[in-house]
Amino acid sequence: MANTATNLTTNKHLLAWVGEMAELCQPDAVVWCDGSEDERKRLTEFAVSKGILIPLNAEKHPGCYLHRSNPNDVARVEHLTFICTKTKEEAGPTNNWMAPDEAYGKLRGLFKGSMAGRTMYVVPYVMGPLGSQHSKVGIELTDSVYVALNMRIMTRMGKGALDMLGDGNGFNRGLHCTGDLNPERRYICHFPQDNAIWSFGSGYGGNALLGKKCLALRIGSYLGKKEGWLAEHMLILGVESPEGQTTYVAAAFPSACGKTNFAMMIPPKRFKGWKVYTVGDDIAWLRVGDDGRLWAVNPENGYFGVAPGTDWASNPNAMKTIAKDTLFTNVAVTKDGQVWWESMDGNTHDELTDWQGKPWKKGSPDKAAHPNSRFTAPATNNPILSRNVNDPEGVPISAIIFGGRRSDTVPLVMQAFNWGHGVFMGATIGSETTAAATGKVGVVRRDPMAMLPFCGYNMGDYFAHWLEMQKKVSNPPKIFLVNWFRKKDGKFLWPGYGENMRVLKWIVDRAHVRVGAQETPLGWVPKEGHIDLSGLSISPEQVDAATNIDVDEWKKELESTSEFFQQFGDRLPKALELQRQLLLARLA
Ligand code: GTP
Ligand code: SPV
Ligand code: MN
Repeated sequence: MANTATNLTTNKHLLAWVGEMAELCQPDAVVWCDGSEDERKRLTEFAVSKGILIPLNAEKHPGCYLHRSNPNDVARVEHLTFICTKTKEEAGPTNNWMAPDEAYGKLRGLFKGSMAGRTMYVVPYVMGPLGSQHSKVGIELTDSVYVALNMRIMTRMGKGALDMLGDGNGFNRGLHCTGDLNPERRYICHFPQDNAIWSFGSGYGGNALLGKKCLALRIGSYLGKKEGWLAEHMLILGVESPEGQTTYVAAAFPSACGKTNFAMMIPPKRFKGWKVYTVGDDIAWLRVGDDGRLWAVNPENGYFGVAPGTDWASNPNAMKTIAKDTLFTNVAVTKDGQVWWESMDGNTHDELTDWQGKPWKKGSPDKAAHPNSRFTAPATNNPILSRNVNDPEGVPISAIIFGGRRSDTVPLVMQAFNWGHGVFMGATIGSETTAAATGKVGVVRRDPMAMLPFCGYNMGDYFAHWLEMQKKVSNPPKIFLVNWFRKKDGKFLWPGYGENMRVLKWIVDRAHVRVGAQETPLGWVPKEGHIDLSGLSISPEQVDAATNIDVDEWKKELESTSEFFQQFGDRLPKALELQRQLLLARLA
């Protein structure tokens, strides 16, 4: 079997493990990725020759390619995602659980000989800045050249990772095989106690790019609990005032609920002199600094962003970010090889090729791009990339924002009274399901801290961990709840996108204790006139509706929270149930 390892590493743990996995999967060749430009070209050419990548219009999209997934493999599969801890209790009631022996046994059967006739790519990568003591090294073994090329964009991939690992044994062991894409043989298994991930039968995003949700969140959250930090589904942004003061904010919204857009926002004209910088758009690792503040690092190196809804009006910075060297997955293409999705330039094309490669005509009831079609773009393409993205200690966080996609109940913005109340807010956010995961779309479910699909251990313990962090964070960020998605008569009440700056400005002012607030039973809200609405063409009634707190709706909300809490039994921290009772009492 051809093997290109020798010139890259002499790490005996790594070589032994790769050898063992190659023995199991029986690939024709083992190719070690070094992350070089040369390698990118070679892998891309190979992918193009096999039809795995389709070149796009080289003039309009230099260095960009399209990939079409198998139509049954276009989103995360939460029902096929498992946390394989020794006991079911450790995985908790919100995760699927399989005993490690059973999972290894079942998957070993699937992996056995699964790479015959194929190449096994050894993808060394780092989550977090190279050389940072907080970063984690992972090795993903995959038979997918698409995965290897995506990991090259999304992580610090290649020789740098092997250098950082040195002779160490503390790397995440990730094994991925595309298999025959039969959903009956699809398993995304996490072994937090072994720092290992085995993923079989999917080539899609969060199922297959193991550094992202699998390592940086599921395994990451488990390590965070053990080591005293937090791995969160949060964007990180810096907002600079006209006076030059930069405030860093982290925000958790569930999948396809606005993180990338918020992280890349352009403040409206009214906010002259205000600037937003992106640190991250999906994942934050939060640690307590020596100064007692919470410091955030983005472990990723690129964006795996939702395409539909991304356009020159909603997110010009994302459009600039995807202008070159970007991989597109499951978008539509125009006759002349340009990418297209719903929301882009009106609907001016009479004919397109849809995400499945089929002809599409204007007026067709089917979407041309898949609702969960995505772009994979390097962070360095982002015109507003923060200059602190590679800082090994990260950036200090002044505000944490929780949000969801809610047509009703939840007002535009609210501030928690204190850390414990803020943790309650985060732990109880509800959100309508989206196309980011398979299953029904638009159903409200509790999605604590936007981590329901990503917490690698018992969520009751996770809540306790959040509450315990208070003891260590002597200078904690303020905590907020937002909702950009409230509707009336089926239409969004709040214009969203860049206009969210108006809410962010209030949050920043509150974080610096520069502005007052109005107390309600549920939290603090902006006083009349404190959210700057000038230059915004929405009626006062619309603003009222977007910010309204309806007592009856909130009673229902707090009751449904009780149901959600019950499943955790005595692993639910008493402080959370107390918060609920307190709020109910205040409402009465
Ligand atoms: P993941 O990558 O799945 O974690 O998603 P995300 O949280 O980064 O969401 P993203 O920013 O990609 O937005 C998802 C969808 O919501 C897109 O179709 C956006 O156009 C839409 N969206 C984002 N922000 C807003 C907003 O402020 N208002 C409204 N109405 N829609 C928004
Ligand atoms: C999400 O679903 O939250 C994503 C996309 O960011 S995936 O990488 O598929 O998890
Ligand atoms: Mn996400």
